[in-house]
Amino acid sequence: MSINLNTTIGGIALNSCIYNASGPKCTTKEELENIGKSFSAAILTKSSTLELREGNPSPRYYENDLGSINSMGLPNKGYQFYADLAKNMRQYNKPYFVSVAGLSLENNLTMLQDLSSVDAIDAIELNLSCPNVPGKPQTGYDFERTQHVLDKVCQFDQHTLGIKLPPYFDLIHFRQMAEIINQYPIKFVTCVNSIGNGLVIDIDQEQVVIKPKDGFGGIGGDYIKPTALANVRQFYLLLRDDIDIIGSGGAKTGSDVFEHILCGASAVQIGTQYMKEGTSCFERIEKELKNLMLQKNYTSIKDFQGKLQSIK
Ligand code: HRO
Repeated sequence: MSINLNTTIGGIALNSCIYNASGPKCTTKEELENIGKSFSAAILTKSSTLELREGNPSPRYYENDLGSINSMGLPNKGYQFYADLAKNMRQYNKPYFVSVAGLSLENNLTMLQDLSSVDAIDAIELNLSCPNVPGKPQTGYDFERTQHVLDKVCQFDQHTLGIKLPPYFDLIHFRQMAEIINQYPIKFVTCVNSIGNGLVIDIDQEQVVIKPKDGFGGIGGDYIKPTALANVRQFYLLLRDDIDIIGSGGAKTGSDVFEHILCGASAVQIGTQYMKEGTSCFERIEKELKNLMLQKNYTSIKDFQGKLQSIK
């Protein structure tokens, strides 16, 4: 039986539903080329700002068996670098997505406008949820602000636009955010960014494990899978049918990816596990997902996407 993992995101075709999350190992040219050569279905950049940033002081990333904590502080090469790389990325025959995380609305508008003239970029993932820049709250937790940002960024023609949201935890918040997003020509929503401002402790040292912000940082990996799945499910149910949901959070095996798709995801990003394992994770997870689909007699992700059942 032939199984294919083909999917589309905002009408863009991908030959598998698994690719890298913005953040880990997608900042430099070499890292992005490595993703290009791998089984990742797309190439997604580190969130970019108007100017190059060094980010927060180290240690700023830590992982254990359950996941990761980071307070990178948006280290990136500046959006022009990712625009200039776009043509070069064409050789890998997969979509090239640029993540944008301006430090102000004005910066976001400048970047989106400039990037709209770069043909070799397939889509923009606008990050409304970075938890780690001191003094800059996560836009996605401020509903009025989010509405204002979307009003402005949707005012001009541009690439396929998606947004990356922080995790929500209350049913009213899912509904309020969905109501806002449904008013705009957003093509995909990525759920979720890291759970912001968690704390991981080294008990021997009786100390925090990362330096910035006294140890507080974004949590990823196994710790956050149930939260990520809940967000994928809620937004799948609440958003317009033409908005694709991209799952991100705690996916490290084929069965994790299966769960995200069952909740409604059209594709699934790998973050913490890609950081731990490197680019070989994409081929391994793809194989595991295909094996699971074979056991279940599924030939395409459409056979089970969104079909999570309740208990009657
Ligand atoms: O660079 C970071 O500190 C960072 C960003 Cl931008 C983000 O969106 N999510 C995260 O966990 N870290």
